[in-house]
Amino acid sequence: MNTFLFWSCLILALEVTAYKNPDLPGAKSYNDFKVYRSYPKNNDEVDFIQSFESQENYDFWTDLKKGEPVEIMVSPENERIFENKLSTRGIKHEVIISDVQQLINLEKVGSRLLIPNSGGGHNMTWTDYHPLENIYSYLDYLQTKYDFVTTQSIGKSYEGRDMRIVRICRGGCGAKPAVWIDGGIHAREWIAPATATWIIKELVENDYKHPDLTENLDWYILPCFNPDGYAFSRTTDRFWRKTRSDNGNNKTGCKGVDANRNWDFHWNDGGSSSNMCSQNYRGPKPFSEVETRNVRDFLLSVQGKLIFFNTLHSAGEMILLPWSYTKDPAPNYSELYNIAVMGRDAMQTEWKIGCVPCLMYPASGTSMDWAYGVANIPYAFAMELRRKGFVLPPDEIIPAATETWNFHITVVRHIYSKVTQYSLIL
Ligand code: 0X9
Ligand code: ZN
Repeated sequence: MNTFLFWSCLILALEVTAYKNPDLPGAKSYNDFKVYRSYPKNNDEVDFIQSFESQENYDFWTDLKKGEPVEIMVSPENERIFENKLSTRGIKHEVIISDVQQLINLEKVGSRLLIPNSGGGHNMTWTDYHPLENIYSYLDYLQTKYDFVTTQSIGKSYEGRDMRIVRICRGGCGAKPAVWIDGGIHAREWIAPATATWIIKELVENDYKHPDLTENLDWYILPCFNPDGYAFSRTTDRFWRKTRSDNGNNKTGCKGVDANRNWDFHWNDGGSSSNMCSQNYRGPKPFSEVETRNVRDFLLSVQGKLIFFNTLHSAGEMILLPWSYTKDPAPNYSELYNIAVMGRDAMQTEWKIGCVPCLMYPASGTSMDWAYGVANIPYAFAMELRRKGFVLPPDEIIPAATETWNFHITVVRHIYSKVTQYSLIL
């Protein structure tokens, strides 16, 4: 066997052993699930469509508003009844995705456990959606290679997975103004952890392109806020959103809490549900979830230093500002708005900017509201990343992550100059 053939066979063998197909036999199939787009013209039509939301197997992918298209995933069993009901009422609708499973299959191509790179490099890519193990191996690699990078587990998830953040701090953490970014609070929004790791890569591996960002600031980034949900979404149900806590092993069997309705600031003040089976279940009490408690405790431990907070979601192409629970303008709203416009210009997009109920729907108990209202982080944002729906083809990871990173370079630089100018942070 010649040398080339030998190495090719060895690499192939390693790839095969390292390969772990995320399509486990027990995974929920979305074969023939369709996504409809419907166009409610008036409040009656909105109310009628709303009545599907509480029923099983109707998953609203976008918010419901008069005069705006709404996208709803419907199971094959419900397809006929859904179409009939809408047609009888004369509500306009069309199929925009005819088989959701086909989209999912495309998305998973190539997602496998990475093998360590014998040359001392890393194998992280942004052309696949990676399992948590790969994300954490990448953090390990960065920590070993770069003296200004450390990782920290801020606690364990409900199922016992570490919630690992990366800390990017030149000269040690704690002396400078700090930035917080998290991704993946909602499990099915896979582009958020992928974008968070891209931001980490840019900050660390491409530090030389923008050294001021690490000279001036400490960065704390949590790429995967909800590791149990993320694993479950990869192996079992692609559209899982919540945590995986057991809700007291209740009769319904419904698990999980919406970690973005569980924070203790205007908790249960509209736009969340008391129904354990709802995607927006707020939990039995504020901070019932260990994941939200862990993030809360970390944020409080660096509270006075944080000048910027951003939580990455998908999808819808929006830069969201406080508040989530009310349309009443948050203090300093116009400054937040202007800064978001600067960030959007840097992204070269036309994303919408505004408070959550102004653009979407009210949502109370969110992390952004808590960060702004309780932790007093002066510049708090949430982003709904590119396109609609949660399934973004892997060849759009890099464009999505790049535009989001461009937002951060501009916005964080601006905020830094602002706070140092007025000595908001001592
Ligand atoms: O419902 C949500 O939590 C967010 N939309 S999503 O489709 N990603 O689930 C909207 C709320 C925005 N996020 C914060 N206010 N933090
Ligand atoms: Zn979300």
